[in-house]
Amino acid sequence: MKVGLVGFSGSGKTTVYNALTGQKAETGYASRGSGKTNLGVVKVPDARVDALAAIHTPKKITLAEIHFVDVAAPPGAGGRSLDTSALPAMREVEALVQVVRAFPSEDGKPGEPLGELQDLQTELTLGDLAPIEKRLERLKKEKGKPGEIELLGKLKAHLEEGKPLRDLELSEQDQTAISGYRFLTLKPLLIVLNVAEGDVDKPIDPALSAYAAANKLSIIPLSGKLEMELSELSPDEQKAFLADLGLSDTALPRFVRAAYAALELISFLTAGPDECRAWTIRRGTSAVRAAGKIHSDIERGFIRAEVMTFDDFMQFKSEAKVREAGKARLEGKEYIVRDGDIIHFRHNS
Ligand SMILES: Nc1nc2c(ncn2[C@@H]2O[C@H](COP(=O)(O)OP(=O)(O)OP(=O)(O)O)[C@@H](O)[C@H]2O)c(=O)[nH]1
Ligand SMILES: [Mg+2]
Repeated sequence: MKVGLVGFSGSGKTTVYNALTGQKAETGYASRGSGKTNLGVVKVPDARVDALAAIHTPKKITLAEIHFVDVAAPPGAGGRSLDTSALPAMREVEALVQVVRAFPSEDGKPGEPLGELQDLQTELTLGDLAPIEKRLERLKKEKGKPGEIELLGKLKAHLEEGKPLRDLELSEQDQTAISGYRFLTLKPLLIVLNVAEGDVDKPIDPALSAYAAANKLSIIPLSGKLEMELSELSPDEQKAFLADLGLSDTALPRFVRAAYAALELISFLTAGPDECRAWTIRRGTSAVRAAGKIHSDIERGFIRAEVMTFDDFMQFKSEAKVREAGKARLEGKEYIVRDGDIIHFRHNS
């Protein structure tokens, strides 16, 4: 699962990225416009994996991972705009986290979070309109697929109203037809409100909350700089530092969990004496596609998935007993995997 940190220059993407990954990528003016993309991995805390491991005592415990990409966008011409060279990197990721600046900039400008949200929305909308218009132009000369012009026209009209494609009801068939475009406004989006160190506990500006609610976006307030500093400390030092600030916890575990939910991610589990492990998939993923997360051979040779819920397993504390109680199911390729399913894939490969 690849998630892109996006937003305007100086919003704190690299700072948040460092906090998340524990890396030390360069931040601030020195790094500005470098066009350097940072890529790092974050483990998703999951108490269920620990619970499974306590029973199976496996050789190895593996948590789900989110790959974060810090998309270093060279600032576009004229203030708060994006250079279009940033768009291909954004298309590559499966979900977007927009970092917005709510702290005073290095040169003392106050944050304008609502403006940044609206402006990025505009940039992403334009980024989606461009390939649609190009394709429609070509379809004047060449024959497309049946219904293609109508579908693209529908998307275009929606975008021209300033609305993201993720708000549009699309049939499964339409979704497949347009998947090659990797539309930006179709990707799940989570907002990180990057606040000044002293503002972590302040309520979110009502105008901003109203915008987020109207656009069905979740906002996580945190201070990137504070989190980055915390991530450089030992656990004991972290506790002391947090206590000094009157805070109980770092925002990162909360952020990773919220990212998971907002980005419509869930985990399925595999468990046994060798390894207990959580795997990340999008909500709505079929069993055969989930198998492909583990190995393409298992996807290709998929026969059945044996599924039990985490809760049933924890009740009996043994897979054999879950089976005896008739609570293990055999599911086919099209079964939609649920969060917390423990799965054994049967395959011929
Ligand atoms: N006060 C304060 N400053 C912050 C915070 N987060 C980031 N900054 C500062 O804001 C400046 C810009 O942060 P970066 O992380 O480099 O921003 P960016 O979005 O990666 O910028 P580009 O790489 O140019 O796109 C740096 O000087 C950071 O130290 C914060 O939470 N509070
Ligand atoms: Mg940066």
